[in-house]
Amino acid sequence: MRDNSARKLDFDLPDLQAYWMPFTGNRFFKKHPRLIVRAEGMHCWTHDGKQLLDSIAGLWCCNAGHCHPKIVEAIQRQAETLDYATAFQLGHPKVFELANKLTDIAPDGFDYAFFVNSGSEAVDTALKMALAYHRIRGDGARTRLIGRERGYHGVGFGGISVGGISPNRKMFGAMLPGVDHLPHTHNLEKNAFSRGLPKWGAHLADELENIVALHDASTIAAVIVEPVAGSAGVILPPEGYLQRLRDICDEHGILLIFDEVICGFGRTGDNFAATRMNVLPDLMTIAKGLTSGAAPMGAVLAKSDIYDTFMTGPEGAIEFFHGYTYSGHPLAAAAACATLDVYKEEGLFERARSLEGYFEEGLHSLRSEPYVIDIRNFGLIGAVELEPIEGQPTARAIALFGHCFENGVIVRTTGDTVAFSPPLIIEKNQIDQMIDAVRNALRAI
Ligand code: PXG
Repeated sequence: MRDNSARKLDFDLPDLQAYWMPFTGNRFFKKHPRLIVRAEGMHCWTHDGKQLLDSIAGLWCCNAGHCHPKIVEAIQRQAETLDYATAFQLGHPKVFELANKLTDIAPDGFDYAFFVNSGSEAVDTALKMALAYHRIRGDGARTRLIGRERGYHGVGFGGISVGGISPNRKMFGAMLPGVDHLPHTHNLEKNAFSRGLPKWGAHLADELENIVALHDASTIAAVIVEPVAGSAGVILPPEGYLQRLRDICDEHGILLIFDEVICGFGRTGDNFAATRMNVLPDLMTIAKGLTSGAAPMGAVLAKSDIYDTFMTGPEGAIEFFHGYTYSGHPLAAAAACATLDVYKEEGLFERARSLEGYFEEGLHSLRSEPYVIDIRNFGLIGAVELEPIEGQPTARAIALFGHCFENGVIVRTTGDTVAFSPPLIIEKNQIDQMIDAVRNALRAI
């Protein structure tokens, strides 16, 4: 790898006005711009030449590290060979190759992959698959979808309907009808400073029985949950909780969807959270780590019986009226194929598993620092929750973010929780650097 740490980056800021930035305070940002102009491995560089350790893998996605040469080369090669081929009624070889590679590492029985361009599209696709599946089977009264409080499933109307984060919902009208929500499982009184999965709270899954009793199972199509909730501040499933959801869904003929957009591809120290936790859903949504963030792509992984249910009409007829212009885009498919090769060749999922103990120790060494009210970890996912400043929620975490940034480490904050999801290539001394930056910030802010 090149050592560019001392390289001078000559970069003139463009005019910032025309770009309407997503999930950003636009006016503040444009007064205080922070642009990332280059990245490599564990690091990014800003427009003014600052080197930053990336402790969140972009945004839970660059699991193989930034600008991995094999992934870069695969995209370059694909770009000069085939830029685009329509995804409808025609195909191209890379996307078939990718579907095979992906179903090879998916849990047993997940033999089909449907490609999309993001996590949000994966969620909407999975919800539509669930509704259509029941309808094709003659069970079309199953139209309800059950999500969970504090769940994040992207920003499509399906995703915000089943999602449970109020600011993402409240401006946007009535959303999908017939949706209900399970309670979230975050409980500091019972579970603060758990290491790995918390012990208390499996019974919270039983609330699904009450929801079934209220609406009747015959009206419910699917339950969707993140095995580990990310956006709402890293909420881990209590031991036994996911299995209980699985059992209740089975008992009532309800499909279970795991949204693995942040959990997949080694993040939990295994291929997927489903395999790590030994609970299999019926559909899985994936994105982010699928291409290590190098190209936009998501997918729904489906069990054979779901695919087979669709394959029943006249041959030649379209079986699922759904898809995107860029479903399985050649550049993204090439990036994903190379990414899956890199994960395998470099043993990155095993590496994540072998580092989780060190990562856990580092995080929990922050326990006695100021304002820390909880520390959570699983695989290479970590969170430190801070006591909010009275009357100013999020302000303390934002101050910590700023301090870490000035000291060369990017962390992610949601509410007053600081989240970590480093690339799986992280070294132990970089874990130390990340923890030291947070420790120093907590003492300084
Ligand atoms: N499902 C889950 C579980 C996610 O975490 C999405 C769907 C949507 O993916 P797209 O590709 O449409 O953005 C996500 C996205 C955070 C954070 O800070 C996480 C996400 C997005 C923004 C911020 O944890 N995850």
